[in-house]
Amino acid sequence: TEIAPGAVHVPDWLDGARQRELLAACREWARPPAGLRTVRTPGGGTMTARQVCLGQHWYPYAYARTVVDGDGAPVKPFPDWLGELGRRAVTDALGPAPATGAAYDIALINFYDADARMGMHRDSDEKSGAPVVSLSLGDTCVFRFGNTETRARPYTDVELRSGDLFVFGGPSRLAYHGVPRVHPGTAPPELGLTGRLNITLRVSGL
Ligand code: MD5
Ligand code: FE
Repeated sequence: TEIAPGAVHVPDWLDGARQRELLAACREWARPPAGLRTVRTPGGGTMTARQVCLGQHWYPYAYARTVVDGDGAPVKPFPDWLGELGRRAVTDALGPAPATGAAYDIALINFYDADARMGMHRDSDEKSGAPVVSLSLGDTCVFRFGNTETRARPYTDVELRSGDLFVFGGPSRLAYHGVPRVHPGTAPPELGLTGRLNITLRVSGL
């Protein structure tokens, strides 16, 4: 379903077996060194979703190769299989596009418990305009897809469920977006996950 030009939601893109594989990988990545951390914003706040990164670490508002405010360890590598998954996601959602040469090289993985939220923001730290690939696991959330001008309305609320793919390309790449709520206890029981996990794949352009 195209929510806006370049913003495509593909429900149920990952089957149960793929969801379990991806969750197992996320649990490994979340372990120290350079594991799951609480992100501190420049204004002195803390994000309620905790995060782990592969390839490079995201700091508001930049990327780095080590976790400076964590344990100082080098960030874990971005595996080739994840890059292939990203390319397949873009082709499935947007159709075949001319190869740009830039490969997916960063993953940001957000862990949401029942109370976690993400405020409206834009992802503008990547130097590449390549589409962002988003994969959801676990609890259903309300994802708020906004506009490129302001954090406020107009926006569209979409429910994202375990296994869903969302690709943000073209004019939707720099739209404001957020996660105003998670619905606790809605994860598929066989997945064995309490809470929600979101994996984004990005091209740094660095
Ligand atoms: C999430 N994560 O559900 C979302 C999914 C983040 C973040 O917002 O920054 O980690 S990714 C949603 C996204 C990414 C890039 C562009 C747009 C949406 N967009 O233009 O709407 O944890
Ligand atoms: Fe974002």
